[in-house]
Amino acid sequence: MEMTLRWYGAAHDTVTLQQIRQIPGVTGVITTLYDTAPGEVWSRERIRAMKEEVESAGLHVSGIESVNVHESIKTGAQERETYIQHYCKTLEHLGREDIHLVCYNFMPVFDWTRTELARMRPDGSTVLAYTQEAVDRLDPDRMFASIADDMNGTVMPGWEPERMERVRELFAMYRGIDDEALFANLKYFLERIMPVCDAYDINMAIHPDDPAWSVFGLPRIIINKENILRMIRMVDNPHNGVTFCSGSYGTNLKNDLPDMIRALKGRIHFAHVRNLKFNSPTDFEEAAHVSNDGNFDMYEIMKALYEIGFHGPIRPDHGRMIWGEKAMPGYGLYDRALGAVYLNGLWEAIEKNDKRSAG
Ligand code: DNO
Repeated sequence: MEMTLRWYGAAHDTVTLQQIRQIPGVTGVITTLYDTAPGEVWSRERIRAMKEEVESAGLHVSGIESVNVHESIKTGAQERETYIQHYCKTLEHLGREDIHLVCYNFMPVFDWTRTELARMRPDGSTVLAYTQEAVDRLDPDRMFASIADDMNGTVMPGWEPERMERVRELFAMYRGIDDEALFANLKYFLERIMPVCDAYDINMAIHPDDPAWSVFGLPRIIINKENILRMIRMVDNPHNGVTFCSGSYGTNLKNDLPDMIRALKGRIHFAHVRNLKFNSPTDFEEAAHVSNDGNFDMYEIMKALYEIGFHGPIRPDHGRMIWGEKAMPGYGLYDRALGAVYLNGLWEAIEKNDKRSAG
């Protein structure tokens, strides 16, 4: 296991590489070329420049989150051939630059969805939160406007203004696409990219849909154990793997997180670990990482990852906004640093216990 932090690049992140370097136990970053559009080919020069910047700060690039999938691939439109070729080129360039992990998602229109970006908790911290009732009341194309004010001047992944301007058009593209069609389009995509992943040893790690159910009537498939196992088996290649995100699968309280981790042994290439606090099954907020602040048993989650021999990068996920920090909601420095150190502490204890009991 390697502890990492997500970093959006110097031009987009309020957190610096120098700060990340000072978080004890963090050795790598998960990053991206944040200003590229889905479908664009990433050049080797830009990838190399990104790597050099990270390495000159004493860290390394542990993986990419995300290389976004063009909407035509998700909808199975004719132009998908061109965009799949572009995707393959980007994978090849990453591989040639010695980057071997790519996180992506297959969520229609919206990436992850929250209804509040700054819900106040009793200790004065603010957190991202979700209420189904609020979504049910909201017109999808007003969704962006309703939360844009809370972004602290940042651009949030999945909530780029260019994407939001096209919401109506994007919704129209999904007319007639149900879960089965989305599965078929995902299979098609994976089958096409696997030869490149094999050639350059790229681990693809699909991010779950967040929340793990359909929003605004759009199909969503990466939501539970049954579907994720189906996804893995339908293209049975070790490079076809997953990002295990506790905070996303965990939005559905029926998902037994440690059990899912065990079922995915060998196919978890990347992990996002965070806690959620539920006020009702359809109202949750992103608590601090520690178990007693939310509903998940973080020890059991880390133990399951340890037991399956997980050796990929892990990162703390969305943090609370604390100590007066102004940053991209969920992606400030302080609370994610606390999360990284806590998760490392759990891991150390689990590992030592295991080694001692083994003899
Ligand atoms: C939100 C993230 C997601 C994730 C993408 C992966 O903070 O967890 O935006 O990066 O879905 O493609």
